[in-house]
Amino acid sequence: MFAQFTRAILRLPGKRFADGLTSASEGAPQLPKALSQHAAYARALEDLGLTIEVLPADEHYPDGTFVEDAAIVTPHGAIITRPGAASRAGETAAIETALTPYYASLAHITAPGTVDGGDICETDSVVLIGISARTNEAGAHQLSRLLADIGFKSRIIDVRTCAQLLHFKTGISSLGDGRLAVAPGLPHLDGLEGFEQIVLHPSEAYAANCIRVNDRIVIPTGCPRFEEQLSRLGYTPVALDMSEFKKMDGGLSCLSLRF
Ligand code: CIR
Repeated sequence: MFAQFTRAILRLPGKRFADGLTSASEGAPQLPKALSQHAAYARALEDLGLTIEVLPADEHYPDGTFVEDAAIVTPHGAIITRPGAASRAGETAAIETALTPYYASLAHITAPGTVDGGDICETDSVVLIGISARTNEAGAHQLSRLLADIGFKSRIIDVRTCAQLLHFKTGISSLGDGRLAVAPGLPHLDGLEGFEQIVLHPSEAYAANCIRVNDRIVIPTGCPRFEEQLSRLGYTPVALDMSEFKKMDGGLSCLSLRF
């Protein structure tokens, strides 16, 4: 229900990109390399038929390039989130301005609810809402009601005990066609029933954050086993180098709002 996109909103990483939140121990990201990876990401989405709008960086928000966390965008309406990390709270204002031309009205998550878009996985049949360290129960229930108002079913899945997950989509992504890409260790999570699960090899767990864009699956480079799994299922993956964003706990889905 979400996989046909015509537009994407991105935001450039800024000079303070390396000051963002991270739990990774892979060293500091290099901004010139991050900018060139970001440009390649924008080009790839353009090649897949999307019109791209790239917002300027805001130096107040080192994590601002991870625009996915600031809104949930659907074909029937958009919802501005209330990010769970205090340092990211103000990121939503620029995203709300950017989305305003495309939506007649925008709904909002309100206190005490918190929601990060990285916890929201839109599949073809239902929206999976993860409760994590960033998305709380109040936020998840608000979002579920707001999605119901615009015609979407949702399921709330608590992933707070999955220590390896920053966000739900760190470990689970929709491939479309009733399939999920799932990081090893997660397949038995309650709430994933009814999906065919494509389980990643432990050495490629980072690729569990991948994106279906129109008829292609965009994955990180360096995941030959996953490429092979996808090819066998009939997909032609597009691989992008994400090394600098990975250092800041970011993945492919985080860098754009696709609608
Ligand atoms: C953060 O910790 O908030 C950022 N450094 C990374 C956010 C990644 N966003 C996402 O997975 N949707």
